[in-house]
Amino acid sequence: MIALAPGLIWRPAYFSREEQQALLDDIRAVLRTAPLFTPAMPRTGKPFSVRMSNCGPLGWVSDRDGYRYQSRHPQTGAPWPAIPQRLLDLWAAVAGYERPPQACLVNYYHPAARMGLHVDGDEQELRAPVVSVSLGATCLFRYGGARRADPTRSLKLQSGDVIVIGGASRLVYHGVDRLYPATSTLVAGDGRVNLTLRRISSGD
Ligand code: MD3
Ligand code: FE
Repeated sequence: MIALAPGLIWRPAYFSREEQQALLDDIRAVLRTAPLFTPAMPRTGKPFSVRMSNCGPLGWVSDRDGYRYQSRHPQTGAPWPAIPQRLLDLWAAVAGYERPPQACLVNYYHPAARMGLHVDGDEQELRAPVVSVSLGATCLFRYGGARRADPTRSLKLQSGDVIVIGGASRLVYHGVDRLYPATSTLVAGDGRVNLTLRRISSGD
């Protein structure tokens, strides 16, 4: 495990290939109930290149009306499926937070998809970390400081890597600049799946 900054812990190759496959199977089951949707930027309605879904009591969505957590899928209206046990176990092992996650955001990247620099600040309980799992194609990940203009560092995240983002790093800017083709056979078509476990509120 490598401390990239205070509160920002990288655990390369946390999951074996077999565990990665099992996680991906869990997520495929989630997506049968809660299909990927295309989020849009608030106000402009510009579509994201990343498609998303969620599991857990709450899910993160974005559309013209803004960013928010809600209990139902924006298209089907159904409650999100439960967070798979394997991911609850991961949180218990690495989060250092007494209560379970309330949301797991599923990000699907096609080979040309990107995620611009942003801060994850929609959660009320900022004492809880965000726990991220990368599956599939290697990506170039970038993180900086508390201000958008702060200098940034880049890091290649590989399939099976886990990052815990907490403490002094919980509100730093970060994004995904690009994917690298032919770096993993886990996700068909050189795609990438990122899972982020989140706690939204301190209470129920
Ligand atoms: C590092 N996801 O879903 S990993 C997101 O790879 C998101 O799909 C990226 O940013 C992805 O919001 C990055 C998760 C992550 C989340 C917050 C961070 C990494 C972070 C905050 C600071 C540094
Ligand atoms: Fe983020």
